[in-house]
Amino acid sequence: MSSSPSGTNVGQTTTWTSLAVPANGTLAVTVTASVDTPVTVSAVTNLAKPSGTPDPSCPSATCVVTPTPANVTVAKALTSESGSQAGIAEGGETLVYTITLTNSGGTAASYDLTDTLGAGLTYVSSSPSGTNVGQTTTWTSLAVPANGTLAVTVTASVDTPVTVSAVTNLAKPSGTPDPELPECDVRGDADAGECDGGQGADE
Ligand SMILES: [Ca+2]
Repeated sequence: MSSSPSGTNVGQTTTWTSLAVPANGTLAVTVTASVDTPVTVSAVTNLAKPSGTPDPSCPSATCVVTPTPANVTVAKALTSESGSQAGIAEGGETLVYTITLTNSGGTAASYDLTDTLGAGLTYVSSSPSGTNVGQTTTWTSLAVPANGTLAVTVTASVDTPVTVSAVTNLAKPSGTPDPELPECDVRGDADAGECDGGQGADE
């Protein structure tokens, strides 16, 4: 960080004493700062005030608030199952997966999402309604609010009889490679691993 005219900087605070402001005139003071990377906040602020006075409200003429770009992360969980065995994919039961899109940025996101059901699952419905073709459902331009979340659900039925050791459901940004399994969206009747606090998969 730097300033002009040069002030005294300690951490996040810079102070100037006895700045000469001409009669009926102005004095410009500049402060240069870098934005941390990665950005972990939804906005950055910079406030200026007379030394020794309370902080001004933000945003205001003396406090500049600058939002950060949209930054969406995807999390997925099995949130409902109609069968009797929790954490086990039973033939014929209905599973509901909830995909949570979290935007840590200060700018609303328009997000394209793809969800793919693995073998042993058949698509039933989604909310908000996506475009389903076979095992894949896509959504375009999902609105994820600034510094907020959007929940998307996918409902699938487990084939009967079950012919696989585990069923999987993965969600990712459209157009990106598949994430590595196991993700925490893996459910099956295998006994290896732990995912979603339940039974894991063999992959
Ligand atoms: Ca079950």
